Parts: sequence; C-alpha cells; structure tokens
Amino acid sequence: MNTKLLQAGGLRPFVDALPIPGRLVETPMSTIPALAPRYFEYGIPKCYTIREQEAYHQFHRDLPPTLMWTYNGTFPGPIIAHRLGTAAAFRRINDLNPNYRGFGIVETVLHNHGGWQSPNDDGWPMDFIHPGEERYYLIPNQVPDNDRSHWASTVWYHDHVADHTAGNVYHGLAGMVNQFDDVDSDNENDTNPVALRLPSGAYDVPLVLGDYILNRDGSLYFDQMNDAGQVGNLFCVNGKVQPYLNVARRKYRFRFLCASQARHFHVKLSNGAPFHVIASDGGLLEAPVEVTNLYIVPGERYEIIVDFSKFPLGTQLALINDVDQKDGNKPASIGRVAIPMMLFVINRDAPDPSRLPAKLQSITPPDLSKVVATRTIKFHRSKGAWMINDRFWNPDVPLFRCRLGTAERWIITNGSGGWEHPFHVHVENYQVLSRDGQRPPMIERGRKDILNLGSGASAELYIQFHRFAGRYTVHCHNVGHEDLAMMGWVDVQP
Ligand SMILES: [Cu+2]
Repeated sequence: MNTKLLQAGGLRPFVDALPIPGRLVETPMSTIPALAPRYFEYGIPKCYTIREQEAYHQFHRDLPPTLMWTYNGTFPGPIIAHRLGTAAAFRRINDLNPNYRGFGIVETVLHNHGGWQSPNDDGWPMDFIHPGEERYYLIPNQVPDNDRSHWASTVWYHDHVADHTAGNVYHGLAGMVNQFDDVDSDNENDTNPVALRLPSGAYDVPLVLGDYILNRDGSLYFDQMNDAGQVGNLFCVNGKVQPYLNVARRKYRFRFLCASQARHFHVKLSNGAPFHVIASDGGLLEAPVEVTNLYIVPGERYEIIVDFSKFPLGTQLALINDVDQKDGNKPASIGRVAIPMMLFVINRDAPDPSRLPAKLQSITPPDLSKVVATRTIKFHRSKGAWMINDRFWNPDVPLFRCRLGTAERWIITNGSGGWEHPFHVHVENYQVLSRDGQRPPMIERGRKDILNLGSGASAELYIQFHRFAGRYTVHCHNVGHEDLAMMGWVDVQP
C-alpha cells in the first residue's frame, strides 16, 4: 500500500448531497467575436462559451480541496441542453496554466462524444489548442436523413487530445449533454400529443459515474504509465464520493454516464427492485426494458426510470455496484462485492404528471441492402501495447476508406488475453446486428456508440455514413488503452 495515497475506508458515505450540474447558459451573440458564415449553415445558432480553467473541487466534505481542470469552473462541467432543429456555436477558450507540469497536457481537444457533427467540429485528436488560444465549433443539432430515431440522446463532451486523453479527462475535463426534441421534450407537463412526458426538471437527474485516487493532500493521483487504465478507490457520482439524493415518492429519470478511466459498473438498487431502461447512447429504445441491474462501461450512457412511489416514506435505497475491479483491463468478479455508489432517501411526496409510455419510438431497422463493404476491426495486444488491426495510432494513415452515402457492416473482434475493450466510433452511431452470433440484448438494440467487447468476443455492427466526409476516429474507450495506442480512424470520402 502506498502510504502517500488517501485510503477510501475512512470516509463516511452519504454525507454529501449529490451535486447536480447546472445548465450552460447561452452567450449573447453580440458579446462574442463575429462568427464566420459557416456557423449559420443551419440557421442562426445559439452561442455558448466553454472555458477550460483550473478550479478547486471537493470530492467529499472531509477531504481537502483538489485542484482540477474544469469546463467553466465546475466538475463535472455544466450540462449542455440542445434542442433539435437549433444549431449551436461553441467558443472554446483554453485558459489552463501554460506552466503546468505533471500528468496530462494543457494542449487540449474538445470532443462532442455521441454528437452528430462534421469531423472538423468533432475533436480530431491532433486539433489541440494551447493555453491562451481559442477555437469555435458548430453543432448542427439536425437529424440525419430526417430519421428521428437518432434523437434525442444523452451525449457528453470531454477532452480528446492524442496520447493524453486519460490524464486530461481524469483532471476533470468532462460534462454531459442532454438533447431534446418535440417527443422527448424536457417537459413532463407537455400538452403536445407527440410528447412522451418523461420525468423532467428536478426529476431528470444526471448520474456521472467515476472513480478517483487522491494523494493525502487532496491532489489527484494518476499513474501515466499504467497501460491497463487506472481504477480508483474513491467511488464518485457527479464528482462526489458516495453522495445522497433526497427523492420524492414519484418517477425519476436518471441519466447514467460512465466517465471512468477503465472501471466498469454493474448497478442495482439495494432492495433488488426493478427499474426501466429507456435509452442508451444514441437515444430512446423502442420500448422500456425492465431490469434489476445494468452494466455500464467507460464512455457508455444509459437512461433509466425509477418509480419511488412503490416505496414508503423514509425508505433508503443504495445504488450498488457489484463489480470488483483491481486493474483497468477487466473486472475481477461481478456479483461478489457490494460497493455503494450513492443513497436515495425517500423523504417526501410530490405530484407526478410524468409518464412511462409502453412505447417510446420506432427505430429504423438496419437496411442491409445499403451495405457496400464488410470490414473487420480487430482489437488486440502486441509489442507491449494496444493495437487495432495490427497498427498503433497513426494520424496520417486511416484504417480504411469508406464512401459517404453508403452503409457498412463492421465485424469487431477482441483477441484473447482476458482484456476488455469498449469500442467507440465518432460522428455516427451504429446498430448492433449481433453479438457472438446472437441477437444483442434488448438494451443494446437502440443506437450505440460504445459497445463493450469481452475477451474473445465479437460483434457485428451496421453503420451508415450520412452526411459528413472526413476523419472518423475509432478507438477503445478505456482511455488508458486509447492513449497507448488503441486508436485509429476511418476516412469517409465524398
Ligand atoms: Cu481497451
């Protein structure tokens, strides 16, 4: 045991309230420098400012403050709420300390993970800016081919600089994005007949899962040479160690984002009560899926509805993670430990106009007649590091070339060795055709951008290139693996 590190055992759980990040407030267009014409391609955009800056964050009331890198001063960053049909222009300012020395790197890249935007606005890993510099991004918030099963989704934004994504995300550069439209309308009282009226406002709660290691002085501990990906001993939700949330006896929507470096989570309620999964990475499922637990890997999102009206006032329910993970490569066991992530305290009644509809949306099935190529993407370990198709990350050479307006079938495989790899593609979602030759489980039948591959596992994906030519980054979302150098890119040509 490293005695300089803070041990988690001495911290009291459930003493800090769950922090809920506020929504990013619009920046008046008049206050930012003139936008180039391209930012008006989808109409007049809403403007936002994101400033990367150092700020102190307290992981637990009994811990000293931790100096982190944040978006706009908070960890996690503010929630960005988008509305379908209204584009957004982002001004990103790198205000980090140019003299910083330590893990990570102050040259940063912003990636809109799960968003549908041009590769130029997506966060190419070499497109970094230095402290004191800024750049702009256009997020169209349009629907590919008017296929509205792409929306709405919980996506997220995080740093993506080549070789240092792990350290930079660990520093705190991560936040959630909530996309809305007329169906998933951010209003449980919506009178529009197409609105689903899912729980909204204070009853729509982000749950960003993560794990950290701190030094005894409260500073971040990070081992940049750990090529397995670091797993921490402090279990955090929205940046707090094992917080509590007072809830009313009614339905809640919870948006899980696994923002860990490498740790997997398998979560359940401490009384084993069922809940409903309504959405995954790429938006709503066709129908809610009742489950008693949920497996989530780095980068992945799932949304659930929990109905606390089933329980009497005064009930306390812990959110339990039963994955025991000792290194970044894979879980040591599932189901043998019970790690409380947070506590729900049912302390009041409240009206509940929200609904859990039997049907959520229709998802357009894959059109295999559009498939023009089948590719194999092989994740494996060789030469002491992580590879894709026998190659390390190379920004100059694509894994392969694709054609805009077509679709492809990708067979992704993970070599043996006991390692697990969450597979991620930028710009476009995919649909899972099969997993190890079987239909995927119900909760993986929506649109996805992360799919965990266990050791020796394979999956077949359907991916369509709708609109944007350019470089689509492909990588393992265990960010330790990604940095060393399990990342490639696909050249989508017009
Ligand atoms: Cu991996």
